[in-house]
Amino acid sequence: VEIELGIGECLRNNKFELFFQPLFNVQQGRVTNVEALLRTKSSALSKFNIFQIIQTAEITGQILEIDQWVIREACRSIQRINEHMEDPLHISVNISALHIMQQDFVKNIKTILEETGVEPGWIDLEITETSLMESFDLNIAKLFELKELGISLHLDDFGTGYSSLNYLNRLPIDHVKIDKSFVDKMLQSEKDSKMVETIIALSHNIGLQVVAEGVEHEDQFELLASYQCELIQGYYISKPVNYETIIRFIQNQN
Ligand code: G
Ligand code: G
Ligand code: MN
Ligand code: NA
Repeated sequence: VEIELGIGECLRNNKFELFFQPLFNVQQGRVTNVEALLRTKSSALSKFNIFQIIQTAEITGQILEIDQWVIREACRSIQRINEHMEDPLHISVNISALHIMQQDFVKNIKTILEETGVEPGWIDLEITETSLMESFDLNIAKLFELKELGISLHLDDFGTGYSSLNYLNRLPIDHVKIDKSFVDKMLQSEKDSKMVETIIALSHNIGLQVVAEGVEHEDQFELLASYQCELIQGYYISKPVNYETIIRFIQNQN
């Protein structure tokens, strides 16, 4: 209840903010994407981490309003970021399962794109495997509609949950995000690194690009680069940072 009230207060008084974590493109040798991550400025919620807050919001349904705010704010942010850029960046936005299940999910996204005037090609939506499982066919149809608009789709937390290879080919995604748990184990044994190598090769063989998340060490980076992993995300590149810091980070890399 304390969290629920805190979230309500944040929504009413605009006390949420977005942080940004860069994704480093190995081939281009620069940051080409950022992931938008929710943070709160509210002291009422300072005891809780964002994961607890989001879990609560999924139960209370407040996640729908949060998603709405996050997507709009992410669109505005990438507009501003790309004003400084010769080559425009992409922004990834996490989408909740509850939102996907709403009848007006696609219309909602369309409306925000129109209102903010953002280039749909700059927006990557991160979707988890588990969020699609209920009403799978209906959800796939929605994803195809988003794809049609020019949005890219990333399959988040890949390898966790009930990963099933039989649907991977049916999803209109362009990136797979290898979960941090695989990246963590990668240096421990040859079995673990073979696993990551194989996920990357499999993805490439069916025409998908790969993001590795939770990369914290140079050794992990080098190994992933040797497997031709396209995008690297993690503390080794940068922690999630606020707007001013991400702007400086991007401008300093040239
Ligand atoms: O931000 P952090 O790095 O601590 O993320 C914790 C969890 O919260 C992750 O599972 C992440 O996907 C989720 N998360 C962070 N920001 C958002 C957001 O804006 N929307 C949704 N739905 N989930 C988010
Ligand atoms: O579930 P999702 O992948 O959207 O969540 C991203 C989460 O991972 C965020 O909480 C972000 O802060 C966290 N994260 C990103 N990079 C690293 C990292 O290198 N190490 C750790 N421990 N967490 C990370
Ligand atoms: Mn994510
Ligand atoms: Na992720």
